[in-house]
Amino acid sequence: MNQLRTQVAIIGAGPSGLLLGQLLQKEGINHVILENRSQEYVLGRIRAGMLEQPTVETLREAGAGERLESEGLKQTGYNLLWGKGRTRIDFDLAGKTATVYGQTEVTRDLIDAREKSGGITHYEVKNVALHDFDSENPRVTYEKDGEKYEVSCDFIAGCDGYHGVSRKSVAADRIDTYEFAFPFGWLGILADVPPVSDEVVWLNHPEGFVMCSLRSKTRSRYYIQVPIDEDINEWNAERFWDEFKRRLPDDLANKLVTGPALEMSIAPLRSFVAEPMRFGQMFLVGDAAHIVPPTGAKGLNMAIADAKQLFEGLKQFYGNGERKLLDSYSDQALDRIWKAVRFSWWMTNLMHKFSDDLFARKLQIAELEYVAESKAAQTTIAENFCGLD
Ligand code: RFL
Repeated sequence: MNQLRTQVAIIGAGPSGLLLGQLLQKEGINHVILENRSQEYVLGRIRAGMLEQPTVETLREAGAGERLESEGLKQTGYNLLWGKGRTRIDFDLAGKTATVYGQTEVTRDLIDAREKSGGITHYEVKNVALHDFDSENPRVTYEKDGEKYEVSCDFIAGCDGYHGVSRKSVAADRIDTYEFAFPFGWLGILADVPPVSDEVVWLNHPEGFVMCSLRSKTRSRYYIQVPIDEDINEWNAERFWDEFKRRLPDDLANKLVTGPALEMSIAPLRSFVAEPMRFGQMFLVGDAAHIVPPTGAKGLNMAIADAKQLFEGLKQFYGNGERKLLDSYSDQALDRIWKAVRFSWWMTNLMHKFSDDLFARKLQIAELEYVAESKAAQTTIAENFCGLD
């Protein structure tokens, strides 16, 4: 067994692990990232694309904000459409902006910054296991290229996503989980075509939700609601474009440019929270502890917020030995997370078709009409969408 020593062992090189690594690197706190996939695979993942203002600021602080600054598209509002109605939610109501910039680009920038600063990431590690995280001397074991390794450390950051090993390492009687699965998913397409709108559009269509989103001025990300058991193999780009266009109002349908799919997939919509997020010297970060439906664009932003908060706790500890911020990590993070879970759940309920029940649809329309008429309601949405302080 090869023996290694570090201060913080980070499991997972997704956005939360990479960000935490970069912030620690800048602060001179010794750490290592262990990732079970290849760097190529990590760089190829296509997911979120809407960054809240604090997320942008944190990426800048980590030294990964330069390209985001020049290529990110500032958003000052987004649009809700239903039947014949529509309203624009002006982010000025919350005094904030949001930025369109793909998660793939965020990952690339963090990896580039890491390479420049000499931070160590071990990719394609196998059989990662967490040990003794209730003691002051936790350990992580793993295998790489047929060799066995043991890293002893002060802290473990479980940044390994929903399917990772960190949360699963906790005894069942020490962790509570809360889960809600929606009976539908989003069928998404990514294509190099100019977006139908330079602002995000959410449409409550009688046959199911539609979202017009963008990654740049030449790259669009569009979604339609499909049943949860829909088979992706039944879909190709042509069928997607037909169905998408059919659900769009004329003004947007007329602007639609179609093209080959760079990616098509179905994302399930569900909410999941694990409590607490700290177990002795081990902390859960990002998707390892919580999942939200993409309605609300919170997943990536929550992961970044957790990583930043944990970093502040570690910085305080290594600065003056205090554990105050580490001790409040879980409670503070969960407070933020439940608010995001609530907003994403509410938005999902407002914008999707749940059944053929016309009563339910009438209530959705009444609520949307109310939003269109009420500055207070629009402010509530703007505040939640742009991120609560
Ligand atoms: P990630 O990104 O899942 O990264 C976890 C990393 O850990 C690695 N890993 C392990 N490494 C070592 N040992 C193990 N045993 C390991 N098990 C796993 C994984 O390979 C991976 O590299 O978690 P993180 O860092 O917390 O980041 C979270 C975000 O990625 C996530 O919240 C968002 O992408 C969610 N999400 C969306 N969020 C939004 O805000 N807006 C969106 O539009 C949006 N669309 C999406 C999404 C997530 C999707 N997924 C997960 C299916 C669309 C999709 C399809």
